[in-house]
Amino acid sequence: MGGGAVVSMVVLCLLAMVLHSEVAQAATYVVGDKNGWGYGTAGWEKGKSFKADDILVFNYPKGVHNVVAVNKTGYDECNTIPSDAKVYTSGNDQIKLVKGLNNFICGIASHCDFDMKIQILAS
Ligand SMILES: *[C@@H]1O[C@H](CO)[C@@H](O)[C@H](O)[C@H]1NC(C)=O
Ligand SMILES: [Cu+2]
Repeated sequence: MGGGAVVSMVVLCLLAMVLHSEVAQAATYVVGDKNGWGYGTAGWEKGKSFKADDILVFNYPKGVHNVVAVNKTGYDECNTIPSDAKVYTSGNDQIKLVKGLNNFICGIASHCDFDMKIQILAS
């Protein structure tokens, strides 16, 4: 086998590794894109396909909003259910999706009623 063939094989192997790792790598999504996490964010998640371990980034003015990881009842009723739901308050929260249904609402005042909620089914 000539040197050129060996080099091509090495290149192909490296290429395969790079492609493979890209497929395996979790994606990162900025919730609401440039608008961030705010009133009317609901619906941003529609038409996207999320996977377990993908990261959601919630950007908002710290103290004005928060992010509460609620269950489906909490999402439907705009309540922070269950009572031990995890609450994020940094203004730049990075949350990893779990397989199945992931529900997030803003737990401050009645912001959730103004569509500050998202529901994602991660595969
Ligand atoms: C959500 O949590 C509450 C309180 O723990 C529970 O009663 C309710 O059944 C849960 N809803 C779902 C859909 O899991
Ligand atoms: Cu809010």
